[in-house]
Parts: sequence; structure tokens; C-alpha cells
Amino acid sequence: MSGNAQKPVGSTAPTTGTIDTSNIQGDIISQIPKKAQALFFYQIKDVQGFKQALAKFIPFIATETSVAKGRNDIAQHKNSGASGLLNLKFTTVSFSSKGLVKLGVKDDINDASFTAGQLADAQSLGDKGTTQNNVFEPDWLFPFKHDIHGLFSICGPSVQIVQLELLAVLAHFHCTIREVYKVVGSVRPGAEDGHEHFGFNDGISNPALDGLSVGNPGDDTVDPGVVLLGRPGDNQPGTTTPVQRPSWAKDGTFLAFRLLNQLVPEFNNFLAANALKTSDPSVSGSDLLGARLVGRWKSGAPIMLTPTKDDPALGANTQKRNDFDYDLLSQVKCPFAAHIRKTYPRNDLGDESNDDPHRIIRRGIAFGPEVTPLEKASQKTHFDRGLLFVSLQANLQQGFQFLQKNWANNANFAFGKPQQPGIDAIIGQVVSGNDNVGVRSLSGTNPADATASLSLGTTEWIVPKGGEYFFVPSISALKGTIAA
Ligand code: N7H
Repeated sequence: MSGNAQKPVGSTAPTTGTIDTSNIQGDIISQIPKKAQALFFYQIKDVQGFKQALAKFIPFIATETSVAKGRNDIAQHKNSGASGLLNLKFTTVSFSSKGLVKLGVKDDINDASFTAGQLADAQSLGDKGTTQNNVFEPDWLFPFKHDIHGLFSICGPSVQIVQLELLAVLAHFHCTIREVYKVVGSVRPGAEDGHEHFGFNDGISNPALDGLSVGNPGDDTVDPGVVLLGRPGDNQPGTTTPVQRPSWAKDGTFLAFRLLNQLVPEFNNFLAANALKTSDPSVSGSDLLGARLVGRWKSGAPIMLTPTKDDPALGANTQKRNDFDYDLLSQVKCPFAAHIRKTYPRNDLGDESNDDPHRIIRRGIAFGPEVTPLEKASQKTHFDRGLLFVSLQANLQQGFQFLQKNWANNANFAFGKPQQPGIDAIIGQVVSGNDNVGVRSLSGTNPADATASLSLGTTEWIVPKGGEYFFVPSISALKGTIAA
């Protein structure tokens, strides 16, 4: 018996009181240290058996407190000069809307996108597919077109260790669940550690949460309710009126997962074919174009601070690499449609607090093999690789969806610029019915002629292969409602 259905909806007036970090799952406030991550998507077959197994499993779930301890242990291990990586594993759990229903949780958590699921959003996100009898079917992998109830995420120091840990978790839940899809991501080898498959340093910029985490200069601190439900800032769009949430939902967050394949040889081929002229012979024209599409050089150094040449020391400098603003009316340093400018426009929106409701915490990891010599030579992708994209936010429509639909896919955003910005060259998708139909282009890529538009061709280098929205509950919600 779930019991939760009797709990009053809307009893979570946001409070600023202390937040118990041992009640919040890991990876939300501070990032879980990881070299590899297994994501296991499943359906629940035996509800009562699952609830019993989940109740016993709660002490093994990573919390903000256990992650902080883990980070501390890792720092001590490094400082002691010891070799190798500590064998620390962190497991978190989350549920789709269908999963919560299956478990008998009947309260409306009050997020229409979560309730509908990502499959229902695929077309409006711009994912490609076919329509038959008025029903759109995205070109996703088969498992993501069917019900997914839950997700286990296991982070650890190696692929082997997370795979072994996953086996232990599955043994615990035994036949109460059925696998839908499994994928293991890992950091790329050697100097590419921390870089996604196009070669760019990733995971550099995330907002800090007021009272819970401290950001680096330029990170911007947002209200905790931008990420945690039921906390100050978890407001109805454009208002200061709190969203009504069931009390058990407090201190949980929504997780948007996207399985994003990346066509690396094709992307590199485009950069080489459209290489820009550079003033410095040591800078390659294709590297400059790549940097202008992303807004950062491969090292992570922002082009606003170093527009003509990469500066690896700046890319590694946590105190400086996020500390910049954009030139409001000029693309000379950075195109209006550069990926990081589209997804966090900073002063492009006027007061930077206007960005706050649309900030997300990103926790992705790369998956798939390195590009093979054959793929490089043929300039064609033969093996699946890409990003296991994860974003955390208290409001899916204001967070992940807003960034993808209203900003990245919208050729007119940011508004009021002297040239039409165009779409985000990295993640922008042409959506039929939008005013960007058929236009895969952006302006401002050429610093010498910011008015010129660059056609990106018809191949989108990021190919969505599936996804779902999940709710990451607090520990008390797991104990009192979900496993109860
Ligand atoms: Fe992006 N890339 O390699 O080009 N992203 N992203 N992203 N992204 C960022 O700041 C990338 C995707 C955001 O605060 C960097 O950490 C790739 C989606 C946001 O200034 C790089 C994929 C969405 C930021 C990439 C991908 C976003 C950001 C710079 C898919 C949301 C922070 C490093 C395969 C809908 C912006 C960093 C800021 C940064 C890349 C997906 C959003 C290098 C390859 C789907 C908010």
C-alpha cells in the first residue's frame, strides 16, 4: 500500500531553512567523481517485491553527504601520493512518471512534460522520425519507444568496476525488474579525459545553488529551487508564485536523459572544408571554426577572452574560464549562436538573473569507442559514440526543453541582434512548423565578416537516439512514499 495518495498536494511552501544534504541524492548539488558510469533502464515487474528490495537498498544510495565524503577521501588519497584510483562506487535511483504510477504514487507532481514522458516531446524537440496516421515516431532506438519505469545510475573509477557493481545491484533487485536498455559511458583516454567526442573540454560551466554550493567566478548562483523541488525559486514560469508540489517531492529534481550519438568524422570534415582564415599560422582554421561554433576552444578557454588563439592555461583555470560577458551587438569575438551563448546567454538577456529559471546542472559522460583510422579516412561514422546527456532541473519546460526548443532550435534567438543569429550549430535541430524550417545555418562564424551566414548542410552531427524524463527523489521520499 503506497499511502502517499492521501498526502496533501501543495503542502510544500518553499522554505529557506537548512537543507539536510544527507536527504538529497548525490550528483545534484556536487558532481559524483567518476571515470565510468553505467545507466540501466528497466521496467518493474513485481511491484511489492521491488518496493521491498528498494527499501533495503536505500542505505546504499549515494547522497550529497556521501559524495562529499568520497571527494574528500579522493583528495586525501591523491595528497598522500598513493597510486591508482580509490574503489568508490555511487549509485543513484530515479523514476519515470510511468514508474511512479506503477509504484502506486498517485499525486500529481505538477510537471506536464514529466507526466507525458519524453517520447511525447520528441517531435517538438526537433528529433527526426516519421509520421503515420498522425502519429509521430522518432528515429530512436526501440527500447526508448516503450515504457521505462526506472533508472539506476552507477558511477565509479573504471568500466569494469561499474559493471560489477551493476551486477550486484541487479542481483539485489533480482526478478522484480526487467532490463529495457543498458549503456556504459566512460571518460575518454589520456589527454582527452573530460573532453567529449568532438574534442571539447566539457562539464566546465554549471550554476551554483544558493546556500548549498559555491561557484567559481562567473558561474552565477541561482536559487536552490531552480534545481530542487519545493525550495525557494521553484516557481511558476515568470512569477514568484511557488509551483504546488506534493510534500514528498521536496528536495527531488527532474532528470532529462538524452542518448545523443555524435558524428565525429563528419563534424571534423565540415570544419576542415569550411576552415576559416587565421592571422596566426600556428592556429588551424578548422580549430578556429570549431571554437566559434561552440564558444570555447577545445581546452575550454572561452573565445570571448581569447578570440584568435586557444589558451590551454586559461582553459584549465577555474577562476577565470567562466568569468566573461558577451558583446551585446557584436559577433566579432563570439557568434550569437555559439553553443554556450545559446544555452546560457548571460548578459544577452539583460540582467543575468533573467537566465536563472533556465539554468540546468549538466552531468553527462561520453560513450562509445574512439574514432578508428578507417572512420577517419572514410570521414564516415561506423560505430556509435556520443554523449549520455543528463540535465537536472526543477522544471523541465523551463530547463532542458526551453534550452533545446526556445533557444538552440530558434534561429531568431537571442532577439534584438543586428543579424539573425541562426540555430545552435552543435545541438540546434530544424523543426518543421517553426520559422527556422529548412534553415540549418548561423551568422557570425567569420570574425572578418560577421554578417555572412554559414550553411551547416543537411547532416545534423548530433543524432538523438532516445531519452526519457525521470524524477530523482529525496531519501525521505524513497522511504516514506516510493518504497513504502
Ligand atoms: Fe552542451 N560540445 O561539445 O560542443 N556543451 N553539448 N548541451 N551545454 C557545453 O561549459 C555539447 C547539450 C549546455 O554555462 C560545452 O561545460 C555536445 C544539450 C549548457 O556557458 C561543450 C552536446 C544541452 C552549457 C558542449 C551537448 C546543452 C553547455 C562547453 C551533445 C541542452 C553551459 C563546456 C552531444 C539542451 C553553457 C562547458 C555555459 C556547454 C558540447 C548537448 C546545454 C563543449 C557535444 C542537449 C547549458
